[in-house]
Amino acid sequence: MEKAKITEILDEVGTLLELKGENPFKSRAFHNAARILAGVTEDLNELVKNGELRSIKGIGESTAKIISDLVTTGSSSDHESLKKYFPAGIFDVMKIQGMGPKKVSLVYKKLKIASIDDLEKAARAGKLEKLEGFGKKTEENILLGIAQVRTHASKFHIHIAEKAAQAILESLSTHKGIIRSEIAGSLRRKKETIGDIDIVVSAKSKDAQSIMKIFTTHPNVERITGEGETKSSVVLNSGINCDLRIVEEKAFPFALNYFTGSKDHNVRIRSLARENGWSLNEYGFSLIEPGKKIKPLPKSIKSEEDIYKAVGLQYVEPELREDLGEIEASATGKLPTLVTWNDIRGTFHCHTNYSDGHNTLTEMAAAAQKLGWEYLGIADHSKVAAYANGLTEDRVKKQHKEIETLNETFKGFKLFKGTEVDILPSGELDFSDKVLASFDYVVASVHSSFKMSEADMTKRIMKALKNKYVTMLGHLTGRLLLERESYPLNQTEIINAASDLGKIIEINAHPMRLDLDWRMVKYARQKGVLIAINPDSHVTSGLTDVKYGVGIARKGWCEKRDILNTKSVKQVDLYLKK
Ligand code: DGT
Ligand code: CA
Ligand code: CA
Ligand code: ZN
Repeated sequence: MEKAKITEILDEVGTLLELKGENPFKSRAFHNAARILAGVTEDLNELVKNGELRSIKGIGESTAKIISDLVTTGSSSDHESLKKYFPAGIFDVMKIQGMGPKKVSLVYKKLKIASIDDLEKAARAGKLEKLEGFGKKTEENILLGIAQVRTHASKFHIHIAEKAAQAILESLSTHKGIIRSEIAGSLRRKKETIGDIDIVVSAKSKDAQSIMKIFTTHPNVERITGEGETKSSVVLNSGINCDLRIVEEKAFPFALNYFTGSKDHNVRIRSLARENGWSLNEYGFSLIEPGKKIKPLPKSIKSEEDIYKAVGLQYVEPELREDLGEIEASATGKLPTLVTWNDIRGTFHCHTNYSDGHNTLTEMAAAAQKLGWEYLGIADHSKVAAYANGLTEDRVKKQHKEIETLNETFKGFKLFKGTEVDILPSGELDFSDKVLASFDYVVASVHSSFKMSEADMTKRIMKALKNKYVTMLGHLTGRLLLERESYPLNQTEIINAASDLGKIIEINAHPMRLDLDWRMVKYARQKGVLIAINPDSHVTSGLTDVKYGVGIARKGWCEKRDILNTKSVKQVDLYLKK
């Protein structure tokens, strides 16, 4: 069974326990285990076989049992018996804002509501307001929540969220009363997809109202879902929700830290504060029991750095805040120095109008130079990719001539001759070794026959990886975020092989892909695999997508030296020749 499916079931078990009204500790243990498992990169079958599941921190006895049942038999009796209590539609009902486990289980028990349609009918008929804990207002909010879930899938691609957030920030910045403003939440943590946008602003309280006004009357606002002095929420015309919080300047670092999350990271920071006898929330530190202080409260906190320092930690970059080892690394001074956009000196895997790109070689090169880059790698499609106007051997030759001519005209800039060669279903490549040898580098990618078994797909890619002309693997899993899952694939095995063979794996930085997933990037890095950040751009404006790839590299704990793109043109040249 796929790991993604197993984490889904663990989450489902956690939710079912909540619905049943079991001890919250118990349900949380399953949600935690799901998150931890998602970050586990070792082969699950191996872990189960060797009885090593329990050695993973956060995997307890009951979660380990479910995982090993799922891995070995494909189903879990614990999960199955829990499912008997509630119909499957109940999970949809849980997606409605305001419908927490208590309310969901109440409407099911009293009104047999087990789908969004049932819930809507009951709300429209005024049946909900009569239930304990509900009221007219709750009922209205539930109807709004239903409309929201219907019109918009609940997650968004990062470039959509980023653009929407920037537009709001820009308008806010016209207000002179704003002291500091920052994007928080998953967008600041550079998650691969974003639920909603969180913005935190500091200002004097006399300015709060007029700042809120700019926000709620912004031309991109479609609907206001909540309006208050310190917090408002809106739905933007791109479909994404946006929350704005306004706090006083002295609370800003705390609010920014709290609303950046992740929730799990916050929980850890709070418990460190508690060890000092302090409680921590979005407004500041305070003494848990005044009079019985363990450690005096820190005097002046001006930044997030100060907060981390106060609880004995080195500053943790937002991308790392997922409670996946960053607290431990920070406590022992072992956090990596993350790669930044400024370290990037060029990129690989770009398309031109030779295949399915819009721009010419000249235009792509000019766009790269404008970004201050020293080089650009062109990797158009290979001949089997008819849908993408893939290059035949003759056209490859023609492109190489043009690149050579162009390279003579450049100063301090170079185009590299690459190809994105298709990995055929057999694992053979779409060009002969002789043709492959004529390129500076070779990106090998799967673009067809996705419906293979995990074993076959892994074998297919493994075979391609072993070809001595292959420099790197392109978009390893083939996923399209919010659209298409990865094809079945043993990523760990491939990363291990890339490590042994000294091959590069790309982070495809296209916001629809972000493939490798950051959790696997972390594993690849541990294995010493060099990473290339590639925009897979088909147009000059696509080159800056590399920044999303940098976000993913940072989420995967990568330093400058882990990334091919941070090398100088000379170093890249040398690297590719060997
Ligand atoms: P998203 O919007 O689903 O992509 O993910 P986030 O992380 O932006 O989540 P969101 O918008 O619900 O909340 C923003 C942050 O606020 C979250 O990362 C941590 C913090 N936060 C929200 N609710 C809670 C909570 O119940 N407990 C704690 N400790 N933190 C919370
Ligand atoms: Ca959010
Ligand atoms: Ca939010
Ligand atoms: Zn491709």
